[in-house]
Amino acid sequence: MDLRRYTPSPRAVDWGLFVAVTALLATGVATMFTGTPDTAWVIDLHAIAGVVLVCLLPVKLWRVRHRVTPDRMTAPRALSLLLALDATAALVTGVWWIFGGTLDLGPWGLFHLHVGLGLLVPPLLLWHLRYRFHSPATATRHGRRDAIRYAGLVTTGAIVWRLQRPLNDALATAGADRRYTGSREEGTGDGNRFPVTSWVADDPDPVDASEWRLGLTGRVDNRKSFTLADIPTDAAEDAILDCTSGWYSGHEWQGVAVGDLLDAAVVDEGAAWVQFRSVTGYRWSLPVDEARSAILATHVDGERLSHGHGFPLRLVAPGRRGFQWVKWVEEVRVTDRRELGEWVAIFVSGL
Ligand SMILES: Nc1nc2c(c(=O)[nH]1)N[C@H]1C(S)=C(S)[C@@H](COP(=O)(O)O)O[C@H]1N2
Ligand SMILES: [Mo]
Repeated sequence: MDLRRYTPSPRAVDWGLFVAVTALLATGVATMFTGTPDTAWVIDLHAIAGVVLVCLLPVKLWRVRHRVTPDRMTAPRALSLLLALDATAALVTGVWWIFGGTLDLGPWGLFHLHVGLGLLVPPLLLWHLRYRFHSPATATRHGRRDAIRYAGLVTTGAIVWRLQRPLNDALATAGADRRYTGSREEGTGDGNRFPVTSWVADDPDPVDASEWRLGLTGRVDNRKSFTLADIPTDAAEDAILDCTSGWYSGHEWQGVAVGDLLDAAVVDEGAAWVQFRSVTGYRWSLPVDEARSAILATHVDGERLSHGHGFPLRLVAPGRRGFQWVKWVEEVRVTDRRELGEWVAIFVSGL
């Protein structure tokens, strides 16, 4: 079999690599926000683009193999080599994750490594293109043939991705129980015994319940302040906490419906967002209608929340990814506009 019959022309391979990396970056970042099954296609696209990259990368490396020898090494070529290694490592860690791999890197694991290596590819690629960019003028010469070959490649990607699930099941790998988000199950239904995940420096001292108050502030008629004993715990909901670092955990959360709090405070006409603020400065907003159906939880599977999981109060936002489930909440603030600073706060709070 002559593989060249199936490979796009050299210029089209270069463009294909560029498009695949762009698609992988966009879908990779977007997976951080997929929390409901209707967004599962984002992960599908990420995987299909990954398979396309697996097919194209060897073609490219084979073509340039004579250039990258030690005696002909230049700075731009060293950079190209670094790019090739990083892209390969990102692909390997991604596939390894899918088939149940684990890696202990202290506070981090295999999934973090995959994300880190993946995020490094686009800047390296842009830098590489500064040296090696060619005009796409000649790309049209084989346009039709290349288009057919790319259609074939994307179809191959979709089929390979479709087959990994039965293969994982047949091999009974640890990758078999992945949720559509890619996360693996940990500690479901077992109270506080699931992973504690906090961002960078968000590591407060345990909250003193006798001093702690929950404030209801912003665009409301009656500002309120609750002690822990004041907070009703008559709302309960089963919901999955799905962290973007690769694990999920399903629990029955118990606490107060945010809608009940908002009704007690009477929300102003025109208020659109509800922001949940942690004692650490970590904060996140939900649209007011969605916030109404969220819970501020005091208990998980009948146990009082532990400090690590956000005692005395944490947000439970079904369908949202874990980083939006603010822990150690001390303020619920109703606003007209979403505060852009919260995007920064989730990375730097506690520093
Ligand atoms: N205040 C605060 N809330 C936070 C975080 C944090 O670092 N600080 N981490 C978030 C992330 S990334 C996740 S996945 C969940 C994890 O909750 P857990 O530690 O109870 O498992 O909490 C979220 N809420
Ligand atoms: Mo997370």
